Amino acid sequence: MRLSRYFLPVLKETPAEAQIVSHRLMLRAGMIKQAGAGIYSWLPLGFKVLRKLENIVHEEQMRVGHIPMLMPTLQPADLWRESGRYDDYGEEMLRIKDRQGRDLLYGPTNEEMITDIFRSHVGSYKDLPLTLYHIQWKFRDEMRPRFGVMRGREFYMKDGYTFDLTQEDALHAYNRHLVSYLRTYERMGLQAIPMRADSGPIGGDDTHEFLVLAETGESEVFYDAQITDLKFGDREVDYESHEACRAVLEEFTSRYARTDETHDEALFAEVPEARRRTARGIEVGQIFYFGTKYSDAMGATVQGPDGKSVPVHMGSHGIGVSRLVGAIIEASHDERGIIWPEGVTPFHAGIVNLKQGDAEADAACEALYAGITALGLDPLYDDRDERAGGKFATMDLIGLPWRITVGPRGLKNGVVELTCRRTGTSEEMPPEDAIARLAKIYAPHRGVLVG
Ligand code: P5A
Repeated sequence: MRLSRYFLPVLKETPAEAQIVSHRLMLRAGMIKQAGAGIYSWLPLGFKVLRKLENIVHEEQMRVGHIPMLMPTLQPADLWRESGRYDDYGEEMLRIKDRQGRDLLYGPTNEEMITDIFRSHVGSYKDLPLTLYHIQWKFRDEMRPRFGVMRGREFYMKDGYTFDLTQEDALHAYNRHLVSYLRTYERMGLQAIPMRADSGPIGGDDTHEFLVLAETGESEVFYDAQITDLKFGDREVDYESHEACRAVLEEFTSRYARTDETHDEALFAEVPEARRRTARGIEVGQIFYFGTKYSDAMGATVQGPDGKSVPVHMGSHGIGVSRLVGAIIEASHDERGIIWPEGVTPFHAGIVNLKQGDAEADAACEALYAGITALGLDPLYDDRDERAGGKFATMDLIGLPWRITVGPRGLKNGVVELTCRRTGTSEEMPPEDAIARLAKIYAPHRGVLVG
């Protein structure tokens, strides 16, 4: 993309309404524009990051055998009357009437709708286990929408639903989700710690939240510092195996880690004092096992091996895709702007032409642009007729992890400059070496899906 032809409405001023750094930076970098309280338009740069996250979620879901689909945002109220949640959900649910006077709602989650799909089409234990998921906009009429996309009213969520014959199988589905989420967040450049939590209106006994540590997080968290040394890395896990998934779950959940809702001072005191940490965290996902709560209420049964009809065991599993954009920025920025992790960056590298209009500099930039594009990577070429300082400030603000600076002086010696946004270190090298370096840097971050 050439910046002169892109739509990147960066703001010079710091927006006064934004209280936290991710919200400020998303507005300043031209990623979002507020449309109403807790409702945002995703401008091209923000949309690109959202798509990257969505693609990572899809890839990691499909890796473990979960099946993508799409349910609508609007739901008939009657389904929610069946589960009893139409009244229970309260003011957070946005209720709508259509022209026939029928009650609809903008879905805050999809347990009822998926249970209805299941009961309409699945009748035998032989069709289990089954995991269906979608990534769809949700609406919760939050009392205090704030912090930009972090606590929106309209937000983008991956929600997956598991159907199993037995509790044991359902707990395996729970464990498999926990393991696959560890990998998902790491690909986004995040450490998200699974913590024992409270199930709230979704229901059920078993639930973990995934929290990214950040000063501006809305939850208070208590944990054993040893947890932050754990890495999922590129280990191969047999996701079908109950034992393999349980082993990873135990590794990542055996140390003390709880949100304020479930915090237990006495248990926490058993952690050696030097390792006890109290901090704040952003909830970027939550998984639930709720047994037969919805299948009992809505008659979602299958015929078991003995011919008897039994309610299925269910769980649901969510990732806050739009919130993650903010969470990543909270975890990765400096005073000049965003620093995107390579796995989610909207463009892979910026090209800055120090002397636009200089035949040699222009040609070198064009060649770099073509070379990077030929790798299947996505460069952003600042081809505007602007002073270098302004170009650098824009690149730093929007946070591309790598920048190639091209100027007549370097070109005389056959070199350009490759700069790492995170460390600020620069190296001079011939343009073809810079392209080769980018190929190497991004090799571990190539997804299967386009974006
Ligand atoms: C699990 C999937 C559920 O709704 N039902 C289907 C279950 N869980 S949850 O914890 O309530 O939400 C899942 C994730 O969505 C994000 N989230 C939000 N993001 C932005 N703004 C909001 N108002 C908001 N509410 C929830 C969180 O990341 C949460 O973990």
